[in-house]
Amino acid sequence: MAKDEDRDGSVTAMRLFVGLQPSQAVREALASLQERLRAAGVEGRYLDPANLHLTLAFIGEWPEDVTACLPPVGEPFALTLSHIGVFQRAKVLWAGVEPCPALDALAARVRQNLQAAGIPFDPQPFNPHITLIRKPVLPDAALLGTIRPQPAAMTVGETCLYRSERTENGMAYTVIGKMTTEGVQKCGH
Ligand code: 2AM
Repeated sequence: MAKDEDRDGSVTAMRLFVGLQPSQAVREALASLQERLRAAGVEGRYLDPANLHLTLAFIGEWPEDVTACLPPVGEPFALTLSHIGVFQRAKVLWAGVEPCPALDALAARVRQNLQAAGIPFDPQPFNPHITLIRKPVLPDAALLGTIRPQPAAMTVGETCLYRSERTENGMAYTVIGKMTTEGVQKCGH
């Protein structure tokens, strides 16, 4: 496994999570949803559309690339955007997807694989969402029932390992590896 090495050869931890990358159509639907929320007066830290993702398991600090531990998706399945919501405690406004047993099963397989490999992850139950705005301030809570994403859909065919990094423009999430039907695909670190 590739380790993240400093110039002196010492190994540093990366902040990792496993997730799904939106298709271009879904990313555009999410960006236009963000614009509608902005126009409706919702304030907060809007995620850059390039950073939008759906988390399957959050690993946190870990010294190794764990792409090889990820399960292949198997039979590809569809995900469709359906609604928005807010997690009050985590202070995020998110887009949700239509109920999808194949997605729940994939998240469970990811977590089983991580556990079997001794890789720790946040054990909070899987609650599929795509965060759009951090620390949202809504002019009116009823807005949540009136604004909906376009029902854009995507086919899920691969699981992604993301690296999360703090930059001067906030957090940046980069895919560093994918488990595809053909096996591990390395992406730019
Ligand atoms: P969030 O969008 O709901 O905050 C990178 O931080 C990704 O991992 C985000 O999608 C974040 O979800 C998710 N995540 C899940 N558990 C996390 C945790 N304990 N700490 C940080 N991020 C977590």
